[in-house]
Amino acid sequence: MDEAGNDGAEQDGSAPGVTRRQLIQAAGATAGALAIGPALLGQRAQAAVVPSGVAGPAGMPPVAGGDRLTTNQGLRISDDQNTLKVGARGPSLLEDFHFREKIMHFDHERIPERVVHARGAGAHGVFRLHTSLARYTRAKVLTDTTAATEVFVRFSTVNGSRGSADTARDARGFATKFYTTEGVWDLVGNNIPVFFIQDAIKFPDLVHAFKPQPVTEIPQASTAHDNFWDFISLTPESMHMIMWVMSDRGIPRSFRMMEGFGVHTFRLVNARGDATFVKFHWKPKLGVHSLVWNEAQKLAGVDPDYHRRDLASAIGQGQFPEFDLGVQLLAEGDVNRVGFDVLDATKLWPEEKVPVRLVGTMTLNRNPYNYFAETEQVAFHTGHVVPGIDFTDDPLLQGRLFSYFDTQLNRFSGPNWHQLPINQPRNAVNNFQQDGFMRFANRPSDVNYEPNSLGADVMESSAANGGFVTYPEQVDGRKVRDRSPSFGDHFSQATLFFQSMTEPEKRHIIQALQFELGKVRTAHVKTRMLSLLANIDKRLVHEVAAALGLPAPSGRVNAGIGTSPALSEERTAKSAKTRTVAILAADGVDAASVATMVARLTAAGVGSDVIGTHEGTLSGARGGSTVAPKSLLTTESVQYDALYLPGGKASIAALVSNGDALHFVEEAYKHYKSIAASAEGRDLIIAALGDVTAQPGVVVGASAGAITTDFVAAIAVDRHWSRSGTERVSA
Ligand code: HDE
Repeated sequence: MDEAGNDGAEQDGSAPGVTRRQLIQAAGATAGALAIGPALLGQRAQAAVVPSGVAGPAGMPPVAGGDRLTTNQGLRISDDQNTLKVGARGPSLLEDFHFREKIMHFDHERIPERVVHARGAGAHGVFRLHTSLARYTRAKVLTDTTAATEVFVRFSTVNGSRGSADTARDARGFATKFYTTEGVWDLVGNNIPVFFIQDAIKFPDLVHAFKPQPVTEIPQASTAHDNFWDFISLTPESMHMIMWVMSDRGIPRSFRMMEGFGVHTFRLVNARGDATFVKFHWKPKLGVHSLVWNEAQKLAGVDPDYHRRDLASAIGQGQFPEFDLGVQLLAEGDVNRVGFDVLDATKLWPEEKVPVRLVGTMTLNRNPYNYFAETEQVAFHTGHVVPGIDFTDDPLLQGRLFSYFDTQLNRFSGPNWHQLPINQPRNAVNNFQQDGFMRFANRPSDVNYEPNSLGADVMESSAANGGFVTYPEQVDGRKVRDRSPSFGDHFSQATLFFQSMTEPEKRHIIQALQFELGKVRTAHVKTRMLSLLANIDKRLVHEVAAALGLPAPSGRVNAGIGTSPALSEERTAKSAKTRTVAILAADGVDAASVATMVARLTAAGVGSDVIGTHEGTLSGARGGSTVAPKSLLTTESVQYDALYLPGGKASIAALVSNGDALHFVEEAYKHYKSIAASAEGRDLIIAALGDVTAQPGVVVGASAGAITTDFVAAIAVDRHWSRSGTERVSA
């Protein structure tokens, strides 16, 4: 009802052409439901990925309130279904300002996507420091253990366009905006601690090479093509990064289960002005976990939004992702101790040599209220630092310091993106910059310059008063285009990484290279790549060469490099928490077993979905019933971490003769996932795979109650790599 007491029927009746009432009826809504709100909004709420945990930014409602459509000028709209015409079948009129406003706005909805890291997902959270770094830095965010610093994180893939699949093999961006009391600090990192190149001038070439080839714009979000490997094979400094991207780190299970790294060496500067080199780390509390390649490829089709859905639904369900912030610290005088150049971004500091000290925890606890307003419009810049955090001469970092301003100018068509709510510092901004595209606010004063004596008394701040003072590094030398010989060892840390992997992890790197180079058509690119791999590891080059049907060249491997166990993700935390189990069922299922299993899993922090041969109520074996919110028509095993097969004669008989169910079980087995079965559920395993019930990660028993403890323990292990027979499964 509006204030005049009309319920909308009058407008509908008087509007020419198709009326709202007809539209609603055509859409199947109840005839009386003229208020679009309750009926359609109810449906929308059900379909939402993110059920809760979403709120607009303070003071900025997502849309103006109220139940009346208006134009952008606030004018109430009487008909949003038809353009203004001369007669119902006649031409449209230029006068139709409402149509023109609406279409003009729609035509301009897109802004340029990020040239790299276009595909991303974001979340709000809070960072709490527990250990002060006051000895090393004066940054309040790293010294004040009482502060709760607001953060926004954007995770991303690097290569693919905005609409590409989440599970592509790639590095992942891990960019954090800290809204500190001293201004915004952006830690714009990746889930891999090193980078492909040492000097920023090569970045455009690198990106051109890994993006789709320019003539056909193929392939999307994949490095498995000639251009990439051609460039890489001519860029030996990329070998360490290549090991990481080809490893399981390139196909994370979840944004919640990846590490983050600042990559470059930064400087911390304390109150006395003393500097210490620092590397930043994020360590996920859930440990580091990955997909398997076959699964990642299938997920790209089955659920291209797999990672962003996972992040949004975990936060929506209150399972807040947590990451510990760690620092590696190195006194300036100790740089010669580590055996490589700390300014070289293709090198990491082995944790066994320079330990990671955990100093605080970030909790991601709120989903964005709107993707575009926050996740798309957030603008990071490596140059956003606070007093006490400073740069080094790493030539990659120096290039980034230019690039991020420039890229934001392109994306936002002007310099005022810092005024968007997602980018605004939470402390006051005070300077004489003004005007430009989309300026929200200017100073309320005639004095717009400094120094001035006519008005605003705005002063500079010394370091003691919180001013940012650049670390007075001593620099001298000749102007040259050159690279330091200390950047010259491109293979030792690639060897270190490969050697530090567990056996399954090594196998995955080899298989990834076999796949990627197998997609390369140019013979000399493959042979050149093999000649580089030969300097990393003998087995690696032999097995890759064998798959390509090429001879393995010999190379020079650094024999004394040893291992760094901390590099293996297999050795990080294991937990069943926040994983999801698929429960396959049909009519006649043992509903009591399902109930027991769901309750025990829930108690262990594990989610579950009953997946039926049809959606809705499934009748139970001995009375009772189970509700299946999903069915085999819409669901695949790649979307789940583990599988439970409850008993019930009729249910299992139906599933044994259902190809989708058999495929579900086969695929879960092939992907090394935990599979549990109670009573007749065992028969489904045997029908799909033969008797694999004694294999690792397969838990069978007479009842649900008897297997839940072992099943939860198996889920925590995650992948059961020692399982045999997976290669025979054709799923
Ligand atoms: Fe970036 N990078 N980058 N990068 N980068 C961008 O900035 C650039 C590099 C990283 O979620 C762009 O806003 C250059 C390393 C992340 O919004 C652009 C060089 C690392 C994100 C840019 C690098 C990163 C970006 C594109 C070589 C890991 C996404 C859009 C010198 C430490 C942030 C944008 C987000 C985004 C330039 C190398 C991480 C063009 C020139 C190394 C996480 O400015």
